[in-house]
Amino acid sequence: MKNPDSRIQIVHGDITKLDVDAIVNAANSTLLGGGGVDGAIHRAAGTELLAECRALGGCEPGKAKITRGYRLPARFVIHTVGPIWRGGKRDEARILANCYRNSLQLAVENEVKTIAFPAISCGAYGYPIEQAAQIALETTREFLGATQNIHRVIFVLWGDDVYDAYREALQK
Ligand code: AR6
Repeated sequence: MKNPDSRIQIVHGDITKLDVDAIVNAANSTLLGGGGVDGAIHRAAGTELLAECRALGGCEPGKAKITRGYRLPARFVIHTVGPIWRGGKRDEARILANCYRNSLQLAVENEVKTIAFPAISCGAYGYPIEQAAQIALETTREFLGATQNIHRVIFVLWGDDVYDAYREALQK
């Protein structure tokens, strides 16, 4: 079995440009769009994405739902809802780990081989970046250790602070 770390990659940039089977959206529980990476994905995919999202009936924090990618290079968008940081005692870590686990599970069910994640909850939702990076890496490594069905996971980081935190977490 190929080592999980050889299937994980970290890049700086805009997730909407990635030519992968699926990109993950850091959405809110309405799934009706918003700012940050969510806004960028909806703008790049076009209005058909919002129409499909309307039919999904929202999504609970930690869960994930899949749509087509429309005008994006990616074939699918996996929408997940991260926790809002409230100091760390409201189950934030478990919910964030569930976002990664449930998105990867949905990817496997849809035969997605290559998937890109943004730094879920690290923007408007205020999750401490080093902790979020550690959870993202740990959960992904654990998942990849148990399946060969996902060939590549790319973390696409927008800011330098987030990029550096992920790089450090990967080296651990
Ligand atoms: N590509 C990759 N990463 C990006 C991009 C992009 N194009 N744009 C921003 N980021 P956020 P959250 C980074 O706030 O914290 C929305 O309004 C950004 O710099 O998008 O989970 C939703 O509708 C940050 O590092 O998501 C929700 O209401 C990371 O993506 C709420 O924000 C996540 O920041 C979700 O908040």
